[in-house]
Amino acid sequence: MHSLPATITALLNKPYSLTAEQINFYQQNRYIKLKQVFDESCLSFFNEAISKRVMLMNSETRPLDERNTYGKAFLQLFNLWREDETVKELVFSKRLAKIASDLMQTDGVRVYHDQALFKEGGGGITPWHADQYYWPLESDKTVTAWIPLQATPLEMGPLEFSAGSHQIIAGRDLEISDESEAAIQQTLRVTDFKHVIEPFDAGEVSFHSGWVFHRAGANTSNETRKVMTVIYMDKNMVLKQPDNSNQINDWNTWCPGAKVGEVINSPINPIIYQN
Ligand SMILES: O=C(O)CCC(=O)C(=O)O
Repeated sequence: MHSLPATITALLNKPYSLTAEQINFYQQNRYIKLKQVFDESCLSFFNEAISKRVMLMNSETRPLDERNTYGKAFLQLFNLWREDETVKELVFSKRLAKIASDLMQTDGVRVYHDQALFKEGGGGITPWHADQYYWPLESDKTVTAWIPLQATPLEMGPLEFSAGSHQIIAGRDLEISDESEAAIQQTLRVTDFKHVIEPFDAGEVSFHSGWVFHRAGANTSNETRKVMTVIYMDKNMVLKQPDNSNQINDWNTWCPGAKVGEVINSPINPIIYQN
């Protein structure tokens, strides 16, 4: 493995203990925010490494006012782990992967893919959506770790959740767009699901499942909201017949060679944690 400062390697391997209450909370609400997953030195180490890699990979040059709603939401770079040995240490870290597995109550997890989501100063909203619309995955045992690389106050556009909204079917067929923002907001307005809008402390990480509805506000600050995400799936996840062209694209891109009806075991979906 790539060599990192020993204290950082130690933290990446150190289990984060979840209480039964926290696991129950996640199972009911399909999101959870966990404080002190990382310390300041680990966060600033990966902030630097991920920022450098994003600058190298980014090809977006248009000013914000020339982009559509999706384009204004963030710079989006994928599978940094395949490009950067340092970032791979975070993406493959036992600490994060064990939390993902424990929350989903699985025997282990694979990587589906990772994404850096950098919402620039002045960047727009991330419309309401559910991630699993994009994923050709048979079960709902999927979870995204959303890792802000700095403290994220409300003005920077932290991730927001509709707690427990994985129970709602309406809106699951919408891609991220002005339409998904309006339609899902309309549906959620007449439900009792709590809309959770909270800042993130430095080192705090949230985990949300594939069918829970979530969004983010605009970044009204002058600073980029830097976030790294890792998407995990049950180690026994089966590929399903895709429902839409985005799912066909995801199949070809994130699990190439996997077969419908079989466990996804492509070289880029390794098991990174098991009990
Ligand atoms: O970072 C954002 O603004 C949105 C993130 C998101 O939708 C996700 O990680 O699933």
